[in-house]
Amino acid sequence: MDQSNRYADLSLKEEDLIAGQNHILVAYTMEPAAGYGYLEVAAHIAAESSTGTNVEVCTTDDFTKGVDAIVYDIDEANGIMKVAYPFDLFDRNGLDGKTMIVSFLTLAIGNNQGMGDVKNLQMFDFWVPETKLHLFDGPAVDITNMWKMLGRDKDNGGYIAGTIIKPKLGLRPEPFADAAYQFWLGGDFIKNDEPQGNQTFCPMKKVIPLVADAMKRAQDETGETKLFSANITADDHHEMCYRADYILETFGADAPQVAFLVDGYVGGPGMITTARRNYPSQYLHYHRAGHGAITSPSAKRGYTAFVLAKISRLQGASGIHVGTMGYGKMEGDASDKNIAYMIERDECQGPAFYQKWNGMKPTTPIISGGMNALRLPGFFENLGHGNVINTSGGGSYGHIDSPAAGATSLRQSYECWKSGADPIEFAKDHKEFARAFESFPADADK
Ligand code: CAP
Ligand code: MG
Repeated sequence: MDQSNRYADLSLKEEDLIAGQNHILVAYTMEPAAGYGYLEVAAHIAAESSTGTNVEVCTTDDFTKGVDAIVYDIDEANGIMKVAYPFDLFDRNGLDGKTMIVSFLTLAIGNNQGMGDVKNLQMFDFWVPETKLHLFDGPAVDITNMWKMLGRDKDNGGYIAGTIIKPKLGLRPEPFADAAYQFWLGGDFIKNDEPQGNQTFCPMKKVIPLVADAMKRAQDETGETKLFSANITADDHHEMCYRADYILETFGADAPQVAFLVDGYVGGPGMITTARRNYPSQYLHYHRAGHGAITSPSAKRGYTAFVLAKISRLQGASGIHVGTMGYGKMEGDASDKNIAYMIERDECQGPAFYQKWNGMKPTTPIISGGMNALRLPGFFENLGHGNVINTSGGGSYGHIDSPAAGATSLRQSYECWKSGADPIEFAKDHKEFARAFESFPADADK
């Protein structure tokens, strides 16, 4: 049955919906299955994503119709549709009345992903009314807390040179902690790689005390504060908190320097919220492994990496991976800087909507995936600043001299870009940066 009348109203104006502050607006790319009309399918999507199904049901009353999602704009030529979701559709916590992101996803990117009359449907932007932002957690801790610990300028503390312990798996506790120590001699921040947790060959209770000790030794030796992002991802809430508590207890006085890494895409949004709410003093590091299955530019379902990052800020991620914008090994291109801008600024134009964040703390863009000292200057140039956390695994442990030299080469690379120096000239009196040219010859002409 064609529900275009009930679930579509193309006379609604976006500016009025924005002024009303009562809807979340969502922009999708959409392609109907063969034989179906664009508006007809768009309205069916709005029905399935809110109050309806494929037919009118007799139990619907007037109140129900007041919370219908409505298609208010279609651009059939470009395959774009926009839907206004009444805010009241979204489930709220019993404890504090906060809006559940899981509920937003269940509706806005739920059943509509498997409908027979929809060929493709991908969310590429959404807008949250400014007056509703307080109903989301938002970040509790942000990059300014890290800058403070590192003794940097509190508003503009610059580049944080990081790594990921490599190899990804297969290090036992002693070599693992040694790899951490070696990097910290030159750099600031280390994260667990996304699958590192409590493997039988590297149990958390053996490796974490060794990493805490490595941090102390590196701090003593360099006189600098060091940061560690520990993976607390687990299948259940209790295990996650058990791991987190154990890590904090082990780092003791250095616990503020510990961030918590959560594999939030594979683990699900509830895992991010669990970490955000139970550990509001820790920097919350959102690792998005697996997201490419739906966010890849070639994927036509799910949502984009931009949407994932925007959701992460609402949820309270202190930082999220945003790719390398074409400069590293993962998919992406220069225009992905919009993802970084949306999560770090107080207001920003997205692909469809202008979002004001109303003072919600920023989420740091975490730059990772095939990066090294030679690839960074181009990256910074494209982004326009270096106030990011960068983790270079191969770029540190692949440096021919040592992980510390790799770390130093990253810091030098930032200095090179910041001072506007020519990399070849700069390399003449910066040894570690110079040796990056020999370490990563394939990137020497970047
Ligand atoms: C990078 C990394 C990160 C990716 C994730 C890896 O290692 O540790 O997980 O950056 O991708 O396992 O590939 P290298 P993204 O520095 O050695 O490449 O940041 O795009 O989510
Ligand atoms: Mg990794």
